Order: sequence, then structure tokens, then C-alpha cells
Amino acid sequence: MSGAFALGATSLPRLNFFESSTAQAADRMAWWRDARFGMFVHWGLYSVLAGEWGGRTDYAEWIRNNAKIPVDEYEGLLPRFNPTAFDADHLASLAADAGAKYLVITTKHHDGFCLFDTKQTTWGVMSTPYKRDIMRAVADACRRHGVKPCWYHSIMDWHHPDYLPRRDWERGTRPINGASFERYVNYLHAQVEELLTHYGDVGVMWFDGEWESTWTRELGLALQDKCRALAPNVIINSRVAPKQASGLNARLAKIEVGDFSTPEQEIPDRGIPGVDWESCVTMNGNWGYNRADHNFKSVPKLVNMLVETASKGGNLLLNVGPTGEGLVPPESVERLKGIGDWMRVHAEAIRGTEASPFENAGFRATRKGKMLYAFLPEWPASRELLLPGMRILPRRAWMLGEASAPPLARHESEAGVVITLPERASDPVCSVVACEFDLPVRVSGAASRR
Ligand code: JFZ
Repeated sequence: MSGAFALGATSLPRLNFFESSTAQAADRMAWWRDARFGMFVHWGLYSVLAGEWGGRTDYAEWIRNNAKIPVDEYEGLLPRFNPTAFDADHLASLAADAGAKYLVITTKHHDGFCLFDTKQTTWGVMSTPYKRDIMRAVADACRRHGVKPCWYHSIMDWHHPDYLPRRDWERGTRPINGASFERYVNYLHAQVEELLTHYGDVGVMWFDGEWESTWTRELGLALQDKCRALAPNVIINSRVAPKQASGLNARLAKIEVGDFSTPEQEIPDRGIPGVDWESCVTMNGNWGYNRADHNFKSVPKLVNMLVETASKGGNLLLNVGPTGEGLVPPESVERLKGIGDWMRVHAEAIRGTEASPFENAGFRATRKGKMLYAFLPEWPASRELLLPGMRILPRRAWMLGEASAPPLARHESEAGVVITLPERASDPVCSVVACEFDLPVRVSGAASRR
């Protein structure tokens, strides 16, 4: 293995070519890059149906479209939206206690139903028995718990008469005569203005539903400019505009509009070097609440997804889908608690870190200045951790959570530096070896990550 493991000048510059090459963008992104972990919340009128319609139980937030529910029948759900069990403080505390520093909640999903007090339409929570502004409650609760409130907002809208195109299956029942997409764009801008001026500082505008033919790059740029004008520090995801390149390149392409890329339900093999990115994932098989879906990922799986995204230089946005009553499913609460238990000891190895300096070390790692963190979900029988290609001994090495224990022995070998591990794992889910060097960690040569 050629190429010495060296110490010295810190890491790769991270520039989004178009948007955030300016220092201003770096400031804007700082809290988000430091956070590494956020909570996604898919909640809306569809949650009342809990994924069930016409005998099928495999729907969720796309139920109006996928179950072909006529708009007037779907409007019939309004009186059933009365989530009296909803507790914004509980939701925000679940995020905070799990170690998430921001929360992205659906203000309006594709069905067009608005969870906030908007003057632009009656198709929203203020027309239901609940009649309370959920964005107000969530924004205030998030701030009480040190979590940044962020808004998911769908560009696609299956309810607004001016949104085009219509769903194929309802062209006959919802004629487009008189519809003006330009009028819809004005509606969209008016609601984004409400969302960015009525609730204090909003961390991220997380747009979605940008893939239909009517939504152009120009419209995406205009919406981005609108957001920047209203809230210069708001972070905007790349789904504000349609993807330029298609297929594989689309995901790995330098994002052209927005501040960060949003891989969905996947963690890119090698991350997306040089670009800010955030993988959004479900805890089970659905974003919106589905009563029948109990196929939840385990706490170790979820913790290791957080380790994987951080070790590849990205963020993880982990979803919960509250019920129609406004409750977070117990399986989700349990898993957030498990992640929180791990983060209480190991957050320093995730927050504010950069991608692993190693190309393929056989373990995931992150670095932060003079610190290197190595993640061990499985405890090596050899009780040895090899830092491949490393030629300099760390000043000190220890297990996170066992700092008072004697420092770990380490020695140099042909292959690199070897850390001698304790008898037993320091954590049942994922143990972390912390190595402190005399200089910021940087890698050169073959062992280094490009
Ligand atoms: C979209 C929504 O349709 C879905 O309901 C959910 O809100 C999710 C977070 O985002 O789903 C997508 C969007 C983009 C892709 C796949 C699913 N994509 O680019 O592959």
C-alpha cells in the first residue's frame, strides 16, 4: 500500500459550483453541515386514512393519486382531520433527544392540503375541526428544544385548479379549461412568502414534486431567488428545480440550483464528493402513516445509516409519519430513543465531522480537526484496529464513553498504525475509537479518499 498517511493542512474544499461558492453560502450551510442529522415528518390529511382505501392497505401520502380518489371525495376527509393528540413539544423533544438538530415537516404535500394558516386557500387545516396552525406550533416547539424548524413544501399540487398537469386518471372529471399555471406559480410564491415570514427563522425550504413538465429550471431559479430575497440565510434543497442530467449522473452531478442534493432512500456509494448532500430515509416502508406497515429498521441499522452518511460526508434525514390523531407511532418513538441513547455518548464522532480520510479501511471513520473516529459495529476478535497507511502514532486513543479508562496501546506496523482494543465492545450498537493527533488529520497517497 503506497502513499503515507500524513498529518497537515485540512480537508477537501467543498464548493457547490453555482450557488455556494461564496463565503456567504459557507456561513449559511455551517449549522446544517455541523448538524449531520435531521428529522423528517410526513403528516397531512392522508394520515387520517392510515394507508387504507378500497380494501387495500398499502397506501400512504400518495393515496389520493394511487387509489384514484376523486377530488370531491378526498375533500370529504376535511371534517375527519382533528388531531387532538398532537403535541408539538413532544415531536420536537423526540427530535432533540435523538440528537437531531433540525426538523423538516410537510407544510403541504402533493395532495395540496395545507397544515398552516394560509390566506391563499381554504384547502387546509383552518377549514378542519382542528383549526390550529400546525407550523406555528411546530416552529415554537422546535425553538424551545433547540431544533431548527424547516419546511417541506410540494411544488406539485393535485388540488389547486390552476396546477397542471392533471392526473391522467382524472382528466375527464377535472377539466383544465380556465386553468392558468402562471396563476398557480403566483399562489405557490404567496404561500412560500407566508412560510418564510410568519414563523421566524426557517432553517431549510425542502421543496419536492419538481419533476413534472410544467415546472422549469427558470421557475426553479425564480422560486429560489424569491426565497433568498425573503430569507437570505434559508437553505434550499436542489429539488427547487428539475434535475438537469438524468440517471446516475443526476444524483452525482454538481447541483446547479439550490444548496444541497437529496438522494432518496439510499446513501450514495462514495457520497457526493465536493457537494453538500442529505439522504432522506424512512424508518419503515412509508413516508406517510400506514397502519399496516410494521417493517421498521432496527436501531443498529439506523445508527449505522447515520454513521455511513457522516463517514461519506453527508447528512441523514430520518422520517416519522404521525397518525391521523397526531401521534408518532410507538415503533418510531422507540427507535428515536435508541438513536438518542447512542448519540448521547457518540455525537462528537458525528456532529461537525468530515468524511473518512480512508479509501477503504474496512471500517467507517470520520474526522474533525486533530480527531479521527473509527466506528466498530462488530467487535474484532483480533482486538486490533489497523489504521491503513498511517505512519504517525496518535497522541492518545480511547473508546468514546470510556475516556477515564487507561488510553489504548498503539504501535506502528508495515501496514500502518495498530490500536490495541479493550476486551469488550464499549457499546452494544456501535463502539467508537477516538484518536487524537498532534495535527489535523489528512491523508495522502493510495489510502486517501479522493
Ligand atoms: C418524493 C415524494 O413523492 C414522496 O411522497 C416523499 O415526500 C419523498 C420524500 O419525496 O418522492 C420521491 C422523490 C424523488 C425521487 C423518488 C421519490 N427520486 O428522485 O428518485
